[in-house]
Amino acid sequence: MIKNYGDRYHLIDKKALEDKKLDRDQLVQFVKESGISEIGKNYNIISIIGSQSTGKSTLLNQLFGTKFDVQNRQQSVGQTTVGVWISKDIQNNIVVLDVEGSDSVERKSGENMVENQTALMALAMSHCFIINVFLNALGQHTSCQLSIIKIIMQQNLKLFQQDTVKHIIFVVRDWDEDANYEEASRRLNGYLLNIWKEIPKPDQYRETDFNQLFRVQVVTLVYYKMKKEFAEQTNELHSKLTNNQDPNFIFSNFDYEKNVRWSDMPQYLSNIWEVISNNKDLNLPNEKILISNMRCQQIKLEALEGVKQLNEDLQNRVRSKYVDHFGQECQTIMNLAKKIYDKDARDYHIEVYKEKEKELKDELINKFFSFFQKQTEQLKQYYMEQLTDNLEKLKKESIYDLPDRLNELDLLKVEFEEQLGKSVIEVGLWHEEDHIRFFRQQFDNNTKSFVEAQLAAFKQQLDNIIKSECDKIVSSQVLNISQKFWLQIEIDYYTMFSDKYKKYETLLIGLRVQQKQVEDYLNKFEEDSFYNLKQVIAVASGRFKDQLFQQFKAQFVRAADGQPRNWQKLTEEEIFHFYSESRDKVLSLLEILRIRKVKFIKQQVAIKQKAKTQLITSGPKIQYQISSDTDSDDIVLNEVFYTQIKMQLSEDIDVQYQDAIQKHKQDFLQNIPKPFWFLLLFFMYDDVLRWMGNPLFLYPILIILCFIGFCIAIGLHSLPKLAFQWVFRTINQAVIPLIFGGISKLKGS
Ligand SMILES: Nc1nc2c(ncn2[C@@H]2O[C@H](COP(=O)(O)OP(=O)(O)OP(=O)(O)O)[C@@H](O)[C@H]2O)c(=O)[nH]1
Ligand SMILES: [Mg+2]
Repeated sequence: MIKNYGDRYHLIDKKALEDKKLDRDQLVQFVKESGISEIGKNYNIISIIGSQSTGKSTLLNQLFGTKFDVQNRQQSVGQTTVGVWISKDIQNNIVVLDVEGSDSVERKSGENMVENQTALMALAMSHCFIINVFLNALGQHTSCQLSIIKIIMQQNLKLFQQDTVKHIIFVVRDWDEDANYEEASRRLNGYLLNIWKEIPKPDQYRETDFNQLFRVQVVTLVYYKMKKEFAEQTNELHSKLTNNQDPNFIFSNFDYEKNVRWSDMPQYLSNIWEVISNNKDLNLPNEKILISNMRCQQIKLEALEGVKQLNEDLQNRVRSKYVDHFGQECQTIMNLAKKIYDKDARDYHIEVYKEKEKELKDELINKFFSFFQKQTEQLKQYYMEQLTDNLEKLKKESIYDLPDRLNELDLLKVEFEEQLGKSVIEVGLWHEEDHIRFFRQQFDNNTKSFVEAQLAAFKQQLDNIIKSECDKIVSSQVLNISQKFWLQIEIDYYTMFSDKYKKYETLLIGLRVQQKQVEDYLNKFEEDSFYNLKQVIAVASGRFKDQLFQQFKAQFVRAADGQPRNWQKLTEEEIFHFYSESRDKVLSLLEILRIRKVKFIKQQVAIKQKAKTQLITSGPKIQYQISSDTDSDDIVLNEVFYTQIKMQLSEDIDVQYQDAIQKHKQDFLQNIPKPFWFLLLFFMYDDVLRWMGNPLFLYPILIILCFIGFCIAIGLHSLPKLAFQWVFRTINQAVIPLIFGGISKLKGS
């Protein structure tokens, strides 16, 4: 069934009555095709009711140029308009409803409901209600169909809030000039007032004056065939209804803001009709809110759809890397969505508009929040990577440059904060401060672990340096053991260590190690260094004996001018004197070395606040003391070791002394003058040649010469020399004393 004729539309037809709902799609199409979709809220609706076949459609067509069907007496009789038809004034924003005539003969009994429903629908929709009556029917209560007015007025009060004044215009048709207008007007107003009095009213309208809710006018029209007059009078009425310049314009104070947007009318009417036809209670303002809700919801979705692409784009970008000015981009998308929403939703019910606008904002913010989480993740990752890369590079740099480099790296934290600040659309909304705190913590922890690792490596190097320095200090003392042995070690160690200590402390503070930890580090450093010193001393103590022996030899064997002593020229007493002098000296040195414990006393470290932020110590006052306490594990030279060294040393010294005495007594051969040896050779040479002729001499000599030649050939030059030395020593020490001993004995006897 075609319901849409382009210029008019069958709003409530048989199907709408049966189904109790409107065909909304058809209505939407009509609204589009009839060109009334663009009128927004600036419109009025006028409807007409009255008895069947009383020229209602004829009047509407005459007034508004509409094309409602009218009865053609030649062709048909009876009901023409069924249900409700809708059309529009051809020039003005007036929507016209043509309503089925009441007291329809076609409607069977019991179908009065249909009349009431259609009339109620017309009243619910209309701002102006034309009641069409014939002059000659004015006296008959039923025939002028005021009973239906009673029903719909009653329903109207009950169901609809009276938020606008409704205009009721009685149009008295076939007016006769002789008729009394005042009388007719009084009578019609009287009817309405009676109805108003009779109908049961809800509490809030009990005391309300009828005129506060309704404006009643009575307009007369001549018989329609008196065309000229009829046209004049209908024109006058038309002007009253449509021309806002007309002094009698009925909608001059009309609040158009309360209207439903015309484009939403299909939904609005469907809702109203559903309620009316189902006989449900109908609340007009709620319906308006309902329709605002629906439309604003739809517009909100359109707005979300409008920015969908931008959202996706932002989401994709933030997935691969953090986005610069993320917050600003979110704000731009938000503004665009708001603009789209505002454009269409602005005219709807203000509270609904605001509520949906807030929903739109919240939905977008929720979406942005999920992006923001990714953005934060990306920012954290990026800046952490920057930190790791930089720390990796720092590994190659000197540790003393670290404090400055770490200060530079702090800029990364600031940058992260700035970037995160630029990633929000409202300060504090997404708790960015928590992310900043967390990031700072992570950043500081990473830096701290790095610093600790660097410090551990550095400490090892430092320990090695300390060890080698201690080695130098101790060795220099061991090479020349003196009375100042321990004192000098103390002084040298203190000087060396203080310097390292200060540097280490400055470094620790520069590396932002906490004060408590700095103390721990320094204490450990002190302990380790001292341990190293003790170790070095312990190792060096192995050289004490040899060194002391060397020192003894240096004094005993050599004279003050450094020349070796000539034992032959010295008396035994003199030799003993030198011996005991050197021996006592060396043993007294050994007594000094007997010190068993090296301990240190550290004085309280004074702390001064020097710079604005940095705490710098005024320098440690450490005192090292080497004492002879025995109640300690830190023993350098224990009792057993000391005794052992002393014994060995004494033994070696005594051997040296014996040696000297022997040399003093036995170096007789060396005292024979060299010319004497030549003289002897001169007189003996012929005997030697003779002995050479004897194989008993020649062959041993040849064997010895061959042995020497062989040793030289295989590179063992020193072997023959050693062999000769041994032979001569044996002869010197055993044979010659035997001979000369015997001679002297003989002399003595
Ligand atoms: N006497 C009289 N007849 C009229 C007047 N206007 C129209 N008619 C006639 O009344 C008949 C019904 O006209 P419609 O305009 O169809 O009347 P209606 O009230 O719309 O009829 P339904 O739609 O069937 O309720 C037609 O034959 C018209 O010629 C009028 O002013 N006076
Ligand atoms: Mg009609």
